[in-house]
Parts: sequence; structure tokens; C-alpha cells
Amino acid sequence: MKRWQKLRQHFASTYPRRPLIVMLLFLTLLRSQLLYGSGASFPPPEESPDIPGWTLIWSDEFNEPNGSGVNPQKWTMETGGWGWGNNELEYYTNRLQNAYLEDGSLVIKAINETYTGPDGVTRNYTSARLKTQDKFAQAYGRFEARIKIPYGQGLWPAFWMLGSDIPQIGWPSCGEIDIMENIGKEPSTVHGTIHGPGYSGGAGIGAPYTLPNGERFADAYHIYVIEWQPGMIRWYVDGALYKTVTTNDLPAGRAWVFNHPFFLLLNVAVGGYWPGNPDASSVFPQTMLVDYVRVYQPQTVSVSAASYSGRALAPESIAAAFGANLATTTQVATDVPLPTSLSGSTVKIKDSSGTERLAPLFFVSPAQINYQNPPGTTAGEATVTITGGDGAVSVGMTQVAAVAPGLFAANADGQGVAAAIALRIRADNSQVFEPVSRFDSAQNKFVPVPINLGPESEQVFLALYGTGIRNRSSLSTVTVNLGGLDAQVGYAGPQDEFIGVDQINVRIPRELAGRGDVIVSLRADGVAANNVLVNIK
Ligand SMILES: [Ca+2]
Repeated sequence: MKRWQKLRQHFASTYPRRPLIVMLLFLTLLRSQLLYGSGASFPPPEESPDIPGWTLIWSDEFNEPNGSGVNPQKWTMETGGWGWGNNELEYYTNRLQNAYLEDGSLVIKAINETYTGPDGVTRNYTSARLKTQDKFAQAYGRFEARIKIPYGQGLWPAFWMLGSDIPQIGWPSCGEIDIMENIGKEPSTVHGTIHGPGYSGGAGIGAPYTLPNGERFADAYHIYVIEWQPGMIRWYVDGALYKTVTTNDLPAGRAWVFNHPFFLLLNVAVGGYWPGNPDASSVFPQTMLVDYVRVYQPQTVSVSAASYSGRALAPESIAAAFGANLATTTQVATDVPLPTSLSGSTVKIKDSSGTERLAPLFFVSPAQINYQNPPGTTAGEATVTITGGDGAVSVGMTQVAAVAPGLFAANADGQGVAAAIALRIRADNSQVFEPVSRFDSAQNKFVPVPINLGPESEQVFLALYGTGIRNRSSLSTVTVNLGGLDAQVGYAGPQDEFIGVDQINVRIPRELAGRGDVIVSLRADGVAANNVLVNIK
């Protein structure tokens, strides 16, 4: 499969065997070690993780003496009885009666009592609501709590998170992640849900998890977990994965707002639109017991080296792993085939079938390693184990999918002007390659070069470079939309000369003349790549 195969069928002629784009791509990949778009930070490795692959970053074990109050260094007690947007019946107080430590657990106690708050609001129930806002927040990682929930009609316990930008942009634009919610009328069921702009409240996206044999969650402690990575959130109860939500699950046109720090909340609401109000069957007081809350970061995160999305990696695609102490020095592979050890660092991928393979390495550095996901890696969850030259081991999990398209960007950040090249075919069939970006030293980044579509007698094609595309089921499943117009795709497969790089050739529609910046949207087997752009004169 030659990269200009389709073009050559139409226009039999020669083309430069080694266009300068190969060098540009090398530059792009090397630059990517300096840039990681999400702004995520990674922990120092000296913490001893309780869970392989995860480093404990923050926790409250609630192990202080019986009768202690909530640690004010970690939590703020929210107070008020205004219904909290859900027509709730409780008044949240900061009294010890409603939140205290006992036998190694936080106790949040919902009490049926008449209480008038300092604001003059009177309610017939009290309870507590704790948050880590302004004390702790994190983007991505594993968020875990071991909780014994209360029971009964009208009870609504929750372990959840809100985006830290809620004071600036409000709810639901800030995002909400419900790790565990239960309503008392469903004693055997908990819910995991995300809310964002256009998918909030009853339109939240998630799933229930139900215990077998009519068991009640209130009868025992259970472990509630989300694992959150760029573009993906997974929910677990007692280690059982029951829901995965990705950017693909959002309603059309809606924004994924789970790419910034969130803070934690714990509360027991009484009444409200969703659970309904307590009735004669409800028993008070009710307690939620929280043994611990723990937050982890992954030791290493692998993303597509093109899109910087961590949603999935395709076999043979190029990945970037981030972490700390991944290598003792920075070294770039200089020969092909690529080495599987560079300055003593190795990357081992154990795929869902249990097969382990050493990954070919493009370069290694203490904070980033670029590697090729080995050919033959099976779809499903894979374990990435990175061993540095000094023996330091970092572990991370990643999803492998046959197709996980990413497009390289000129600035190696997964967005903005494409790492691409234009090919002009003149009326006499002569061809010329033209850049679509140039380095602007004033801005210290690549900026678009306007593509001149020329006279009617000329055709201009765009060669896009990406990774994770070659395993598409057929060429017809690869679509490229340029500025709202579907462009004709002539080729989508391996770029012959650079390991792991795929090339997509598209004809630029003449209707785009004069449009300026246009978005390039690629899908392969229905999976969207990151958007990049080109400029049309
Ligand atoms: Ca505890």
C-alpha cells in the first residue's frame, strides 16, 4: 500500500520518495516531549501505593478518636436548609450531632428533628454535607470510598464530585461526577452518573448497579470507585466495573467538561425530587458510615502521541507515556528497527489476552517516553509497565482498540494547525508539495500557511498524518470533514517510511476557497479523531 496509491491511479507520475514531511514529523514527535496539553501533573514516585499502578495522593481514613469532628484541614461543612436545588427537606449543620468520627469511620447522621438555622430557616430534618472545595481537587485518577449507606424511603446518600470552576461558570457547566448515589426506595441499587451542560439532571449519563439476590447496600460496607482519565470515566462497586462513559457517549454537540480538577463531596440528603419524601416506613436517625476516602494518581498515563487522548490506543500506533523517573536520561532512537531498550528503559505491554510484549521506543526521558504500541496487541484493557534504567517501575492501565484515530498537530499538542502537507497537481500532471504550516518565531509556534486552491485546472490534496487509523475495517469507513464539507478520501493507511505513522489523503473541495481556517474532522470506523485545522486562501 503506497501512500499516494489512489492519486497515482489517477495521475500516473512520480513523486519525491522522501518528502521533507518525514523530517517535520520527526521534529513534531520530538517536540511532543516538551508539551502535554491537559496540564495534568504527576506525582513524585516516593509514595508507596496501596494499589499497583496507583499512587495515593490524598486520603481521609477517619481514624481519629471517637467523637472527633471532621478534620477542617480536609473538609468544609456546608450548611443551610434551602433545598439545595433539589427541594430537599434537610438542614445541613456543622454540629457534631450530624457529623462525627466513630470506630474508624465518619458518621453522617440524618436526624428527624425540628431545627432552625442561624438564617431563620426551619426544617424537620438535619444532616451533614462535606466538601473538599478550596482544600483539595484533582483532575483524573482513582477516587475511592468505603461506605455503608443508610436506608429507607426519602434517604439520598451520595459520594460525588463537582468541577472546581463552579464559582466561575456555575452548574452544570462545571461538571458533576456522581461516584455513588442511592435513593432509599431502591435499597439494592446505586447509581453512577455524570452531568454537564446539555446532559444534566434527569438527562445525566450513567448507569445503575444492583446487588444480586435482593441484598441491600445498607447492610454492609461497599467500595465505590471511579477511574477517570482523559476522555473516559469508569465506575466500580467492590471491584466490579459496571459503567464506562467516554466522550462518544455525549449527545451530539455537547462538551466533555471532565478535563479539569474536581473536588469531593459526601452528604446524606433527606427528601427531594428524585428520592421523594420520607414516609411512615422511614426510620430515623439514619447514618452513613465512611471508612475512608482515597484519591490516587496513576503512576504512568499513556496517550496517543498524536491526539493526546488517553481514551484508547491502537496496535501499531504511537503512544506517549507520562510519569516521573521513567528514564535516567533523555535519549532518542537513531536506528530502525526501533530498539526496545533505550538508556536502560523498557516499556512492556501486557494485553487483555495476557500476552506481554516489549514496545519499540522512539525516545525516552524522565517525564515522557514515546513508544509504539506493539503489533498484535489485543483489544481490551492492557497494563503498561515502564522500567527505568535505575530499575524504577511505573505501572498504568490503558485501553487498546483496533482503531483509535489521532491526527498529529504541527505544535505537537493535539490541536491547531495540522501536521500535514498539501500536494498540488497542475493541469500538466506536474506535482508540487507545499507546506500548510510554518514556524513563527515571534509566537514560538507553528501557524497555518494559507492553501491556495489555484485555478480550476488544478487540484489540491491534503496529506494528513496520524496514528491509530490503519486498522480501519475499510477505506469507506474513514471520513474527513473539512470546514463542514465531506472531502473525498483517497487513502487512509500506513505511511511507509515512518513507524506507526498513518497517512490520509483527501481532496480539498474547491468550495472552501476563501474560507480561512477550517476544521479537519476525521472519523475511522465511527471513532472521531482530535480536530485539527488548515487555512484555505
Ligand atoms: Ca477508617
